[in-house]
Amino acid sequence: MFKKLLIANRGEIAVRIARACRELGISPVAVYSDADRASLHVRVADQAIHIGASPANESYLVIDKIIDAAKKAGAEAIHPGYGFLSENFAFAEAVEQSGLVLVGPPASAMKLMGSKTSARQIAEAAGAPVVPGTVMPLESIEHAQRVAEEVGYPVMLKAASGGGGKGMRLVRSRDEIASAFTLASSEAASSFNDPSVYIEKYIDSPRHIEIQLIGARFGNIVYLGERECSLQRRHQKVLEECPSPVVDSELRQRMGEAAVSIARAAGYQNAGTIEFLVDRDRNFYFLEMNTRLQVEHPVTELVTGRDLVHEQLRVAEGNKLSFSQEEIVMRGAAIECRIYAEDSENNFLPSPGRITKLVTPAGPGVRYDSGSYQGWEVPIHYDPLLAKLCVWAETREAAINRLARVLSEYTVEGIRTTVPFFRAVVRNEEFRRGEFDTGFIDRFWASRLNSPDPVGGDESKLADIAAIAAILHTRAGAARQEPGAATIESRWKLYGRVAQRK
Ligand code: MV4
Repeated sequence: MFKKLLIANRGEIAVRIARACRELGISPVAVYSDADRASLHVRVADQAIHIGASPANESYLVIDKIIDAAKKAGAEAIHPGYGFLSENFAFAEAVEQSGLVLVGPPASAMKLMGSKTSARQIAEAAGAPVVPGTVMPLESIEHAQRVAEEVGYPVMLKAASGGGGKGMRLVRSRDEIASAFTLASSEAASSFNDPSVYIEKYIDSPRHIEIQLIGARFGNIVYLGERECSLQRRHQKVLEECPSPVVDSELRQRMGEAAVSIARAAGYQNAGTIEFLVDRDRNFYFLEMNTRLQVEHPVTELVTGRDLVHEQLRVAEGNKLSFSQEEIVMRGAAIECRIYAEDSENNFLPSPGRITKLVTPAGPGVRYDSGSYQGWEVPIHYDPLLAKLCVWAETREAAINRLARVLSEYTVEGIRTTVPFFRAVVRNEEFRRGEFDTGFIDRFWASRLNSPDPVGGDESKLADIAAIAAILHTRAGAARQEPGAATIESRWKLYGRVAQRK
């Protein structure tokens, strides 16, 4: 076992990783920026190393600072968590070259799956179903027109170096394709330093369902069921479940085996996720791979009883997996709510500030992964995820009822959060029946918030607007580096990707 591990992250995931280290007798070392001096991840570590100013590109995204910190601490391994440097190829290579161990995939596999077109080629070669379209970047407007005719409109143009919804364009008809191609390509060039664009057939009202897997050396790869991630707001996941209400054991096995073939073809090791789109007829299509531990991994852990971070650490040390495919049994249902410091009653506006009161939920079937505590001030520099509130129960219905109970116990004062949003979701009939697709949240929340006008004239609204202006002003420095990704998780991903191309 490693004796010491550096956690190259912050917030709830750094706390999560430190907990796994503690359980395995590994000493966790934290890193922190100016804004994180008093953060929880620093308090739970054995040692903490200051790595720079508050903006992530002066601290958590600086490869040399992370590697120097690991060496200074005498750590043998680095866990990158999610976001930040977790999917940055240059970082993976630098760690490999420094003689330290990355708790992550081989740099080569990260690179292969980081490009959407190369990931599609691998999936196709592995015999997995991919969304019809090109596996190579489009060469010209004429090429785009030809492929679009072949697969049939509507189609989507996507950036080869994009992901997570950024740089996508829906093209409904022949007359739109030329201008859409030119625009998508120049957008991709400015956002990702790579103008490559490819084409996919548009899948209407899909579900987003992903397979969790973990791989060790020599192609020893096991899948741990699926997660239902269709509940997203503007490409940002808000609530995830395991299992999916529409996946039965037969479909799970087919998706799982396809996912394992893809990972094996990429030479993948480490925890990873294969994302699929699932259409109304329950056909599934490979979308992309996430080569990291994901935010929503706890729902899989609750249903399979396996600890993905323990397992990541074991395989990073060169061991084989501690379980076989046949030993993976799914039991009951788990749901995760992402609790953000955002005001769900006011268009999810950021709500940083001091948490003056915090009453955290507990009781049977509750898991609460948090990077915050009462008295802590939520920094404005990073992703505003405060905590992940997860429940487990024998059935999906019991899990929803438990979630309603847990949300009623949860109290956060001093800042606004997304808790009121989840209280509404658990009451929604379509959600309770499991009948939803990726468009559900935007429809549901729009219909609920048809009034009042979010930019009304009353004084509290004006105060909110002033607060937001102040936040945006402070964030402007970081925002300039940022290609404007739709989701926070993918914003982090993009920081890393763009950094590695520059
Ligand atoms: C699609 C699609 C429909 N057809 N691709 C959005 C995020 C990115 N990872 C892929 N996305 C989509 N790709 C084809 N060919 C619809 C979406 C999509 C979506 C996917 C998953 C979760 C939420 C979504 C919301 C809107 C659109």
